[in-house]
Amino acid sequence: MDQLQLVSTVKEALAKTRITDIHTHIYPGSFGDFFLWGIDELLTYHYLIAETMRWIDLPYEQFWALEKSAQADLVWQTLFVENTPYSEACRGVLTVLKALGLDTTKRDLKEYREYFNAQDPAAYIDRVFELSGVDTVVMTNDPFSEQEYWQEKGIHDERFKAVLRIDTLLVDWPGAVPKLKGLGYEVSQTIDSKTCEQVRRFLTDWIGRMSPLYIAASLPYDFTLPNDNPGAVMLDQCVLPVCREYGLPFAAMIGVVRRINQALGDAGDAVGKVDIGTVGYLCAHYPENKFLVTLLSRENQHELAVFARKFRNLQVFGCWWFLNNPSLIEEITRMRMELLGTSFIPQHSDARVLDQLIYKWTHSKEVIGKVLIDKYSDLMDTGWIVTPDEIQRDVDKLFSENFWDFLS
Ligand code: RAT
Ligand code: ZN
Repeated sequence: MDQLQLVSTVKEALAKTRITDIHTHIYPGSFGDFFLWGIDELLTYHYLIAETMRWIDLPYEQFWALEKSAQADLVWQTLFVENTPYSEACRGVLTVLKALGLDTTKRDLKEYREYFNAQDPAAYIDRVFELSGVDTVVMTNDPFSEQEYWQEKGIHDERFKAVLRIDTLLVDWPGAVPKLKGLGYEVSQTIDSKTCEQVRRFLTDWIGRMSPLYIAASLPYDFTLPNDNPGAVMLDQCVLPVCREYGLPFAAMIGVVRRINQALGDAGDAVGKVDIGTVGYLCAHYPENKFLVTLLSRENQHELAVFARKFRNLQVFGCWWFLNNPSLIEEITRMRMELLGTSFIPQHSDARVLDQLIYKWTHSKEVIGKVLIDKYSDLMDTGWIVTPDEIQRDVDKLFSENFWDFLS
Protein backbone atom coordinates (compact mmCIF):
# COMPACT_ATOMS: atom_id res chain seq x y z
CA MET A 1 0.00 0.00 0.00
CA ASP A 2 1.48 3.40 -0.92
CA GLN A 3 0.75 6.71 0.82
CA LEU A 4 -2.17 7.59 -1.45
CA GLN A 5 -3.77 4.19 -0.99
CA LEU A 6 -3.25 4.47 2.75
CA VAL A 7 -5.06 7.81 2.89
CA SER A 8 -8.03 6.52 0.91
CA THR A 9 -8.19 3.25 2.89
CA VAL A 10 -8.31 5.11 6.21
CA LYS A 11 -10.96 7.48 4.87
CA GLU A 12 -13.05 4.55 3.61
CA ALA A 13 -12.76 2.77 6.95
CA LEU A 14 -13.91 5.92 8.76
CA ALA A 15 -16.83 6.36 6.38
CA LYS A 16 -17.84 2.74 6.81
CA THR A 17 -17.57 2.39 10.56
CA ARG A 18 -20.77 2.71 12.65
CA ILE A 19 -20.15 4.82 15.73
CA THR A 20 -21.33 4.18 19.26
CA ASP A 21 -21.42 7.64 20.83
CA ILE A 22 -20.76 6.73 24.45
CA HIS A 23 -21.73 10.03 26.12
CA THR A 24 -24.33 12.50 24.89
CA HIS A 25 -27.20 14.57 26.20
CA ILE A 26 -29.58 13.84 23.34
CA TYR A 27 -32.87 12.03 23.64
CA PRO A 28 -35.43 10.31 21.43
CA GLY A 29 -38.64 12.00 20.29
CA SER A 30 -40.60 10.28 23.08
CA PHE A 31 -38.72 12.44 25.62
CA GLY A 32 -40.70 15.56 24.71
CA ASP A 33 -38.92 18.76 25.76
CA PHE A 34 -35.64 16.90 26.19
CA PHE A 35 -35.51 16.19 22.44
CA LEU A 36 -33.64 19.22 21.03
CA TRP A 37 -32.93 19.78 17.34
CA GLY A 38 -32.87 22.50 14.69
CA ILE A 39 -31.19 25.83 14.09
CA ASP A 40 -32.43 27.71 17.17
CA GLU A 41 -31.22 24.93 19.46
CA LEU A 42 -27.91 24.79 17.60
CA LEU A 43 -27.38 28.51 18.01
CA THR A 44 -28.34 28.60 21.68
CA TYR A 45 -25.94 25.77 22.60
CA HIS A 46 -24.30 26.86 25.84
CA TYR A 47 -20.83 26.77 24.24
CA LEU A 48 -22.03 29.55 21.87
CA ILE A 49 -23.77 31.52 24.59
CA ALA A 50 -20.48 31.75 26.50
CA GLU A 51 -18.79 33.08 23.34
CA THR A 52 -21.58 35.57 22.61
CA MET A 53 -21.49 37.00 26.12
CA ARG A 54 -17.87 38.04 25.60
CA TRP A 55 -19.02 40.54 22.95
CA ILE A 56 -22.28 41.99 24.25
CA ASP A 57 -23.15 44.21 27.19
CA LEU A 58 -26.67 42.92 27.72
CA PRO A 59 -27.18 41.90 31.36
CA TYR A 60 -27.31 38.10 31.68
CA GLU A 61 -30.87 38.07 33.07
CA GLN A 62 -32.10 40.03 30.08
CA PHE A 63 -30.54 37.51 27.72
CA TRP A 64 -32.19 34.61 29.55
CA ALA A 65 -35.55 36.42 29.48
CA LEU A 66 -35.54 36.51 25.67
CA GLU A 67 -37.49 33.98 23.60
CA LYS A 68 -35.28 31.18 22.28
CA SER A 69 -35.49 32.49 18.69
CA ALA A 70 -34.45 35.98 19.87
CA GLN A 71 -31.49 34.47 21.74
CA ALA A 72 -30.58 32.61 18.55
CA ASP A 73 -30.84 35.83 16.52
CA LEU A 74 -28.48 37.54 18.91
CA VAL A 75 -25.95 34.71 18.81
CA TRP A 76 -26.10 34.66 14.99
CA GLN A 77 -25.70 38.42 14.73
CA THR A 78 -22.84 38.54 17.23
CA LEU A 79 -20.78 35.50 16.28
CA PHE A 80 -21.56 34.97 12.59
CA VAL A 81 -22.34 38.46 11.24
CA GLU A 82 -20.31 40.90 13.33
CA ASN A 83 -17.45 38.46 13.82
CA THR A 84 -15.86 35.60 11.93
CA PRO A 85 -17.03 32.20 13.22
CA TYR A 86 -13.62 30.59 13.75
CA SER A 87 -14.41 28.88 17.03
CA GLU A 88 -15.05 25.15 16.99
CA ALA A 89 -18.65 25.56 18.20
CA CYS A 90 -19.35 28.20 15.52
CA ARG A 91 -17.75 26.19 12.77
CA GLY A 92 -19.86 23.25 13.93
CA VAL A 93 -23.09 25.05 13.07
CA LEU A 94 -21.79 25.70 9.55
CA THR A 95 -20.67 22.09 9.11
CA VAL A 96 -24.22 21.00 10.00
CA LEU A 97 -25.83 23.43 7.55
CA LYS A 98 -23.49 22.35 4.78
CA ALA A 99 -24.03 18.63 5.42
CA LEU A 100 -27.78 19.20 5.19
CA GLY A 101 -27.33 20.84 1.79
CA LEU A 102 -27.99 24.41 2.92
CA ASP A 103 -26.11 27.27 1.30
CA THR A 104 -23.74 28.80 3.87
CA THR A 105 -22.66 31.52 1.43
CA LYS A 106 -26.07 33.14 1.87
CA ARG A 107 -25.80 33.69 5.65
CA ASP A 108 -29.59 33.71 5.66
CA LEU A 109 -30.88 32.66 9.07
CA LYS A 110 -34.50 33.04 7.96
CA GLU A 111 -34.01 30.54 5.16
CA TYR A 112 -32.28 28.08 7.49
CA ARG A 113 -35.18 28.32 9.93
CA GLU A 114 -37.67 27.60 7.17
CA TYR A 115 -35.71 24.51 6.22
CA PHE A 116 -35.81 23.12 9.77
CA ASN A 117 -39.48 24.02 10.24
CA ALA A 118 -40.32 21.94 7.19
CA GLN A 119 -38.66 18.75 8.51
CA ASP A 120 -40.53 15.75 9.81
CA PRO A 121 -38.76 15.03 13.13
CA ALA A 122 -38.78 11.22 12.80
CA ALA A 123 -37.30 11.27 9.28
CA TYR A 124 -34.87 13.97 10.35
CA ILE A 125 -33.50 11.80 13.18
CA ASP A 126 -32.78 9.05 10.63
CA ARG A 127 -31.02 11.54 8.37
CA VAL A 128 -28.80 12.83 11.17
CA PHE A 129 -27.80 9.30 12.18
CA GLU A 130 -26.97 8.54 8.55
CA LEU A 131 -24.95 11.72 7.97
CA SER A 132 -22.97 11.38 11.19
CA GLY A 133 -22.21 7.66 10.86
CA VAL A 134 -23.58 7.10 14.36
CA ASP A 135 -25.77 4.08 15.00
CA THR A 136 -25.99 4.08 18.79
CA VAL A 137 -26.27 7.04 21.11
CA VAL A 138 -25.76 6.78 24.85
CA MET A 139 -27.87 9.27 26.79
CA THR A 140 -27.44 10.94 30.19
CA ASN A 141 -30.44 10.03 32.33
CA ASP A 142 -30.91 11.70 35.68
CA PRO A 143 -33.71 9.93 37.56
CA PHE A 144 -34.44 13.09 39.54
CA SER A 145 -35.37 15.11 36.46
CA GLU A 146 -36.77 12.48 34.11
CA GLN A 147 -39.39 10.78 36.25
CA GLU A 148 -42.30 11.06 33.88
CA TYR A 149 -40.43 9.82 30.82
CA TRP A 150 -39.38 6.60 32.49
CA GLN A 151 -42.57 5.98 34.41
CA GLU A 152 -44.95 6.66 31.53
CA LYS A 153 -43.27 6.97 28.17
CA GLY A 154 -40.03 4.98 27.74
CA ILE A 155 -37.47 5.20 24.95
CA HIS A 156 -39.17 3.51 21.95
CA ASP A 157 -36.06 3.86 19.82
CA GLU A 158 -33.43 1.12 19.98
CA ARG A 159 -30.68 3.50 18.87
CA PHE A 160 -30.83 5.35 22.21
CA LYS A 161 -29.33 3.67 25.28
CA ALA A 162 -29.68 4.80 28.88
CA VAL A 163 -27.10 5.79 31.47
CA LEU A 164 -27.94 6.24 35.12
CA ARG A 165 -26.49 9.63 36.04
CA ILE A 166 -26.08 10.23 39.75
CA ASP A 167 -24.25 13.54 40.25
CA THR A 168 -26.65 14.62 42.99
CA LEU A 169 -25.89 11.57 45.12
CA LEU A 170 -22.15 12.14 44.93
CA VAL A 171 -21.76 15.90 44.97
CA ASP A 172 -24.82 17.17 46.84
CA TRP A 173 -25.89 14.68 49.47
CA PRO A 174 -27.88 17.32 51.49
CA GLY A 175 -29.84 18.09 48.30
CA ALA A 176 -30.28 14.40 47.43
CA VAL A 177 -31.94 13.52 50.75
CA PRO A 178 -35.26 15.38 50.22
CA LYS A 179 -35.39 14.17 46.61
CA LEU A 180 -34.95 10.55 47.63
CA LYS A 181 -37.50 10.96 50.41
CA GLY A 182 -39.93 12.42 47.88
CA LEU A 183 -39.56 9.23 45.85
CA GLY A 184 -40.29 7.06 48.88
CA TYR A 185 -36.78 6.13 50.05
CA GLU A 186 -36.25 6.42 53.80
CA VAL A 187 -32.86 8.12 53.91
CA SER A 188 -31.33 10.48 56.44
CA GLN A 189 -28.67 13.18 56.25
CA THR A 190 -26.45 10.92 58.35
CA ILE A 191 -25.24 8.16 56.08
CA ASP A 192 -26.02 5.17 58.28
CA SER A 193 -26.54 1.56 57.23
CA LYS A 194 -30.31 2.04 56.72
CA THR A 195 -29.64 5.01 54.42
CA CYS A 196 -27.09 3.02 52.42
CA GLU A 197 -29.49 0.16 52.06
CA GLN A 198 -32.15 2.58 50.77
CA VAL A 199 -29.77 4.21 48.28
CA ARG A 200 -28.78 0.78 46.97
CA ARG A 201 -32.50 0.03 46.56
CA PHE A 202 -32.94 3.33 44.68
CA LEU A 203 -30.09 2.44 42.32
CA THR A 204 -31.37 -1.08 41.83
CA ASP A 205 -34.89 0.17 41.07
CA TRP A 206 -33.53 2.53 38.44
CA ILE A 207 -31.31 -0.11 36.91
CA GLY A 208 -34.48 -2.19 36.54
CA ARG A 209 -36.35 0.70 34.95
CA MET A 210 -33.64 2.01 32.60
CA SER A 211 -31.33 -0.94 31.84
CA PRO A 212 -28.41 1.51 31.81
CA LEU A 213 -25.15 0.66 30.09
CA TYR A 214 -23.23 2.21 32.97
CA ILE A 215 -23.64 4.48 36.00
CA ALA A 216 -22.05 7.91 35.69
CA ALA A 217 -21.24 11.14 37.44
CA SER A 218 -19.56 14.37 36.49
CA LEU A 219 -17.37 15.31 39.43
CA PRO A 220 -15.59 18.47 40.48
CA TYR A 221 -11.83 18.75 40.01
CA ASP A 222 -11.34 18.54 43.77
CA PHE A 223 -13.21 15.26 44.21
CA THR A 224 -10.45 13.23 45.83
CA LEU A 225 -10.21 9.71 47.19
CA PRO A 226 -9.73 8.25 49.72
CA ASN A 227 -11.99 10.53 51.72
CA ASP A 228 -14.70 10.37 54.35
CA ASN A 229 -17.00 12.98 52.84
CA PRO A 230 -20.57 11.96 51.81
CA GLY A 231 -19.67 11.53 48.12
CA ALA A 232 -16.81 9.15 48.88
CA VAL A 233 -18.96 7.17 51.34
CA MET A 234 -21.81 6.94 48.81
CA LEU A 235 -19.40 5.66 46.19
CA ASP A 236 -17.84 3.09 48.52
CA GLN A 237 -20.98 1.86 50.26
CA CYS A 238 -23.66 2.18 47.60
CA VAL A 239 -22.61 2.94 44.03
CA LEU A 240 -19.62 0.67 43.53
CA PRO A 241 -21.20 -2.35 45.26
CA VAL A 242 -24.29 -2.00 43.02
CA CYS A 243 -22.05 -1.60 39.94
CA ARG A 244 -20.28 -4.82 40.91
CA GLU A 245 -23.53 -6.66 41.50
CA TYR A 246 -24.91 -5.73 38.08
CA GLY A 247 -21.60 -5.81 36.21
CA LEU A 248 -21.90 -2.14 35.26
CA PRO A 249 -18.93 0.20 34.81
CA PHE A 250 -18.83 3.43 36.74
CA ALA A 251 -18.03 6.42 34.54
CA ALA A 252 -16.13 9.17 36.34
CA MET A 253 -15.99 12.43 34.41
CA ILE A 254 -13.79 14.57 36.60
CA GLY A 255 -12.50 18.12 36.42
CA VAL A 256 -15.42 20.53 36.47
CA VAL A 257 -15.58 23.78 38.39
CA ARG A 258 -19.34 24.15 38.52
CA ARG A 259 -20.92 27.57 38.08
CA ILE A 260 -17.82 29.70 38.44
CA ASN A 261 -20.07 32.29 36.80
CA GLN A 262 -23.53 31.49 38.14
CA ALA A 263 -25.28 33.98 35.86
CA LEU A 264 -24.20 32.06 32.77
CA GLY A 265 -26.13 28.92 33.71
CA ASP A 266 -24.84 25.82 31.85
CA ALA A 267 -22.28 28.06 30.15
CA GLY A 268 -20.85 29.10 33.52
CA ASP A 269 -18.79 25.98 34.34
CA ALA A 270 -14.99 25.95 34.13
CA VAL A 271 -12.14 23.47 34.43
CA GLY A 272 -9.70 22.41 37.14
CA LYS A 273 -6.88 19.90 37.35
CA VAL A 274 -7.62 16.59 39.05
CA ASP A 275 -5.40 14.68 41.47
CA ILE A 276 -4.65 11.59 39.34
CA GLY A 277 -4.15 9.66 42.58
CA THR A 278 -7.95 9.52 42.81
CA VAL A 279 -8.13 7.53 39.57
CA GLY A 280 -5.35 5.26 40.80
CA TYR A 281 -7.14 4.74 44.10
CA LEU A 282 -10.39 3.78 42.34
CA CYS A 283 -8.70 1.24 40.06
CA ALA A 284 -6.44 -0.31 42.71
CA HIS A 285 -8.85 -0.26 45.63
CA TYR A 286 -11.84 -1.61 43.68
CA PRO A 287 -10.30 -4.18 41.33
CA GLU A 288 -13.68 -5.87 40.82
CA ASN A 289 -15.15 -2.63 39.43
CA LYS A 290 -14.72 -1.25 35.94
CA PHE A 291 -14.08 2.46 35.41
CA LEU A 292 -14.69 4.59 32.35
CA VAL A 293 -12.75 7.79 32.92
CA THR A 294 -12.50 11.10 31.14
CA LEU A 295 -10.77 14.13 32.62
CA LEU A 296 -11.51 17.70 31.65
CA SER A 297 -8.16 19.37 31.93
CA ARG A 298 -5.52 19.09 29.25
CA GLU A 299 -2.85 18.84 31.96
CA ASN A 300 -4.30 15.54 33.21
CA GLN A 301 -4.28 13.70 29.88
CA HIS A 302 -0.79 12.22 29.88
CA GLU A 303 -0.96 10.86 33.41
CA LEU A 304 -4.41 9.38 32.71
CA ALA A 305 -3.03 7.47 29.72
CA VAL A 306 -0.13 6.23 31.86
CA PHE A 307 -2.58 5.03 34.52
CA ALA A 308 -4.56 3.18 31.83
CA ARG A 309 -1.39 1.19 31.06
CA LYS A 310 -1.40 0.02 34.68
CA PHE A 311 -5.02 -0.98 35.14
CA ARG A 312 -7.14 -3.03 32.79
CA ASN A 313 -10.25 -2.12 34.79
CA LEU A 314 -9.71 1.45 33.53
CA GLN A 315 -10.93 2.57 30.11
CA VAL A 316 -10.06 6.08 28.98
CA PHE A 317 -12.60 7.87 26.84
CA GLY A 318 -13.20 11.04 24.89
CA CYS A 319 -11.83 14.56 24.58
CA TRP A 320 -14.36 16.12 26.86
CA TRP A 321 -16.06 19.51 26.49
CA PHE A 322 -13.27 22.17 26.43
CA LEU A 323 -10.96 19.52 24.96
CA ASN A 324 -13.27 18.82 22.03
CA ASN A 325 -11.29 21.07 19.67
CA PRO A 326 -9.26 19.84 16.69
CA SER A 327 -5.86 20.92 18.04
CA LEU A 328 -6.42 19.18 21.37
CA ILE A 329 -8.06 16.07 19.92
CA GLU A 330 -5.05 15.66 17.68
CA GLU A 331 -2.51 16.06 20.46
CA ILE A 332 -4.40 13.82 22.89
CA THR A 333 -5.20 11.09 20.35
CA ARG A 334 -1.58 10.95 19.17
CA MET A 335 -0.32 10.65 22.73
CA ARG A 336 -2.91 8.01 23.67
CA MET A 337 -2.10 5.96 20.58
CA GLU A 338 1.60 6.10 21.39
CA LEU A 339 0.97 4.87 24.94
CA LEU A 340 -2.05 2.60 24.47
CA GLY A 341 -2.14 1.46 20.84
CA THR A 342 -5.81 1.20 19.89
CA SER A 343 -7.00 0.13 23.36
CA PHE A 344 -8.93 3.30 24.23
CA ILE A 345 -12.07 5.20 23.20
CA PRO A 346 -10.88 8.34 21.42
CA GLN A 347 -14.06 10.35 21.41
CA HIS A 348 -17.65 10.90 22.48
CA SER A 349 -19.72 13.82 21.20
CA ASP A 350 -21.40 15.25 24.32
CA ALA A 351 -24.02 16.50 21.84
CA ARG A 352 -26.97 18.27 23.44
CA VAL A 353 -28.74 18.97 20.18
CA LEU A 354 -29.37 16.06 17.81
CA ASP A 355 -27.90 17.82 14.77
CA GLN A 356 -24.58 18.31 16.58
CA LEU A 357 -23.85 14.63 16.00
CA ILE A 358 -23.08 15.63 12.42
CA TYR A 359 -20.41 18.19 13.14
CA LYS A 360 -18.90 16.67 16.24
CA TRP A 361 -18.28 13.38 14.44
CA THR A 362 -17.28 14.88 11.10
CA HIS A 363 -14.67 17.02 12.80
CA SER A 364 -13.39 14.29 15.14
CA LYS A 365 -13.16 11.67 12.39
CA GLU A 366 -11.11 14.07 10.32
CA VAL A 367 -8.57 14.61 13.09
CA ILE A 368 -8.43 11.01 14.31
CA GLY A 369 -8.06 9.91 10.67
CA LYS A 370 -5.07 12.21 10.26
CA VAL A 371 -3.39 10.69 13.33
CA LEU A 372 -4.12 7.16 12.12
CA ILE A 373 -2.57 7.90 8.72
CA ASP A 374 0.60 9.18 10.39
CA LYS A 375 0.80 6.16 12.65
CA TYR A 376 0.33 3.67 9.79
CA SER A 377 2.94 5.57 7.74
CA ASP A 378 5.44 5.27 10.55
CA LEU A 379 4.78 1.54 10.70
CA MET A 380 5.08 1.15 6.95
CA ASP A 381 8.47 2.86 7.12
CA THR A 382 9.70 -0.14 9.13
CA GLY A 383 8.58 -2.50 6.38
CA TRP A 384 5.47 -3.61 8.27
CA ILE A 385 2.52 -4.30 5.99
CA VAL A 386 -0.94 -3.12 7.05
CA THR A 387 -3.97 -4.46 5.23
CA PRO A 388 -7.30 -2.70 4.58
CA ASP A 389 -9.01 -5.29 6.82
CA GLU A 390 -6.68 -4.46 9.66
CA ILE A 391 -7.33 -0.75 9.22
CA GLN A 392 -11.09 -1.37 9.33
CA ARG A 393 -10.63 -3.56 12.41
CA ASP A 394 -8.70 -0.81 14.22
CA VAL A 395 -11.20 1.90 13.30
CA ASP A 396 -14.15 -0.25 14.41
CA LYS A 397 -12.44 -0.87 17.75
CA LEU A 398 -11.82 2.83 18.32
CA PHE A 399 -15.28 4.00 17.33
CA SER A 400 -17.42 1.28 18.89
CA GLU A 401 -16.02 -2.14 19.78
CA ASN A 402 -13.69 -1.10 22.59
CA PHE A 403 -16.69 0.32 24.41
CA TRP A 404 -18.85 -2.78 24.00
CA ASP A 405 -15.94 -5.07 24.90
CA PHE A 406 -15.35 -3.10 28.08
CA LEU A 407 -19.01 -3.52 29.06
CA SER A 408 -19.07 -7.27 28.49
O1 RAT B 1 -20.29 19.27 27.57
C1 RAT B 1 -21.28 19.76 28.11
O2 RAT B 1 -22.26 20.12 27.46
C2 RAT B 1 -21.27 20.00 29.58
O3 RAT B 1 -22.15 21.00 29.89
C3 RAT B 1 -21.69 18.88 30.45
O4 RAT B 1 -22.90 18.36 30.02
C4 RAT B 1 -20.82 17.73 30.66
O5 RAT B 1 -20.50 17.09 29.48
C5 RAT B 1 -21.47 16.76 31.62
O6 RAT B 1 -21.91 15.70 31.19
O7 RAT B 1 -21.56 17.10 32.80
ZN1 ZN C 1 -21.85 15.63 29.09
